[in-house]
This record gives sequence, C-alpha cells and structure tokens, in this order.
Amino acid sequence: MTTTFEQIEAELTTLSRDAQSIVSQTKTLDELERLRVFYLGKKGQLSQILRNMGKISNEDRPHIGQTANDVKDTLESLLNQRLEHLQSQQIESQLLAETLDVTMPGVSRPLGHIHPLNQMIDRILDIFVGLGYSVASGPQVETDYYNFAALNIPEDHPARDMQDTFFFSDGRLLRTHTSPVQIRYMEKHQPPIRIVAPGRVYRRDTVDATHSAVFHQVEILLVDQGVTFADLRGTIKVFLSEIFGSDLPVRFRASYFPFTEPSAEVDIEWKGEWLEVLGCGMVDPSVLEAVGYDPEIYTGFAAGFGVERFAMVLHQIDDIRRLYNSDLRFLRQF
Ligand code: 2NM
Repeated sequence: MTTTFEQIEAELTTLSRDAQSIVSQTKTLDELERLRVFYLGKKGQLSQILRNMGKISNEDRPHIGQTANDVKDTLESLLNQRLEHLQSQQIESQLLAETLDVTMPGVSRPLGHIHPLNQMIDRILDIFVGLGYSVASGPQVETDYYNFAALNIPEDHPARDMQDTFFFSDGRLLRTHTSPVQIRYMEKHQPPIRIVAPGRVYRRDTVDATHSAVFHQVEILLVDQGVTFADLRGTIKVFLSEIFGSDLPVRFRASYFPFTEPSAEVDIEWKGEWLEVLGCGMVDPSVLEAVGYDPEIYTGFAAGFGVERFAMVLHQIDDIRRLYNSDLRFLRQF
C-alpha cells in the first residue's frame, strides 16, 4: 500500500483533533507528561507519521513539512496550556489543604520552673550578694575536724552523737551544717571576708511535718577588724526586712552555740506571734584561731538558718515533706 500526501495530511489532522480532547481531559501532571511523550517523543505519534515522509514526492514534501510543524506547535501549546492549568490547580488545592484555622485551641507546652526551695535560696543569695558577700560552697561529706573540732564543738557535745549525725564507717560524716564551708574558706583567705554559704545538710532526725533528715541551710560569715554585734544586728535586720517585709519587728534573744560568743536567736513578729527564724553570734575566738586568724586583730559575726523553714513560713506550707515529694499539683503554685 502506498502512502500519499493526502493520507499523511489526514493523519496529521486527526492526530491534532484527537489530541485536543484527550489532553483537555488529563487530570494529573504525570498523565500529561505521558501524553507529551506519546505525541511528541522520539517514537511518538508525530514521528511515526513523519516516518513516511520519504515516500512523498519532492514537490509535496514542503507542504507536509509545514503542516507537521503546525501540528507540532498546536500540540505543544495544547500541552503547555494544560500543564499551566494543572499546576495552578495543584497549588490551589495545596493552599486549601494547608489552611490554618486560627480559631483552633492552642497546644500548650508545659514549661518547667525553679523549685520553690531554690527560689528561696536565690532570693537569699541575691540579698547578701547585694551586700557585697561572695557565694561559697564545699563538700557534703566532711571530716570530724571541719564539721566539729574546728568549730569548737567539744568531744562530748550531743551533736557528735551517733544519734544525731550520719557517720561513714571510715569516720567521715555527712555535714550537719554548712559551717565547714566557712572554715575551709577562712583557711584559704585572709580577712576581710564576707561569704554566704548555701547548701544541703544532714541530720538523723525522725521525719515529720517539720523535720527532714536532709534539708538546706544558708550561713553567712563576715570577718574584719572592728566588727561588732551592732554590725551583726544591722545586717540581720536588713536581711529579714528584705525577706519578710520592711519595718518587721525583730527580737534578739541571748542563746548559746559552741562556735559563737555571744550568741543569739532571732525572732520576728509574724501573724501576731514571735517566731524563731535564725541563730547568730560573734565568731568565737577559738574558731578564728583554728583557721590561723589572730582574734586580737579580727572579729567577725556569723548567722545560720534553714531554707525550708523560711519557705514554709512565707508560703504557709504545713508539711516540710511537700517540698520533696515532687507533686506537680503542689509545685505549680510557686
Ligand atoms: C549558726 C548560728 C551561729 C556559724 C558560725 C560559723 C563559723 F564557721 F564561722 F564559725 N558559721 N556559721 C553560725 C553561728 C551558725 O547557725 C544557726
């Protein structure tokens, strides 16, 4: 069978017409790409038809060529138009799917915060740092010397009893106060010194609403020439006013500690009653001597208090154990 000029022309026209409707019905970009290959690819429909060009007479060939080019242009613009259409349709539906509903309730991300005990410690440290004190720390496992002997605590003092202190089998112990931090600091520094020592301390107490075997203390120590009890009194009054409120009634009662002379316990007037909040005193000369300070030249004052006690008074916490139970319903209040 011979191929004629009319046959090729007809095939090209049919191809062009069929393509119009088929391309316009494509739904996806993949489908469209397959059609592009089907019509215009190397082995596509157009190439197939033009394979028979060789059988066409020389005089008809330019005409067929012209028609073929027209059909090719038509197909290309058809495919490109559809391509643009499908692409914008895809963007449209993507935008629709990604629409944010700003009226939806938010997803809350729980944020941690500082434990009330540490908030209390931070407040206390801020006050003393503001008064020119440096923050000092030291080991929680201590020797008899730093926890007792250097602090003028005698061999037969009840604090040294197995009943009151946690001892290790090698004679070391868990510090019962942060005073050993002050001894260590004095050994390494010459007066004038001003330090505040916060930290964890341990006592063999029976645990109840007001006692814990592990609790936190802050102690302050100031040593210089000419330091008097009046300096101690003024410092304590400023500190307690900062914590509990200005013009707070404060009372100093004579007391006894092995490491201070004279010693006092301090009460504040709180909800109509006197409430004991700290112990303090002038550092005993024997303590200054133990660290190599000359008590004829230097005097100093010290004070110590429990952080849990402060937090419980300020926040009206009825049971010390609430501060250690990690119950978020409790902790979230602070
Ligand atoms: C208190 C009461 C009174 C105190 C003494 C010292 C040191 F190391 F300087 F001797 N540090 N802390 C002291 C004095 C602690 O707590 C109720």
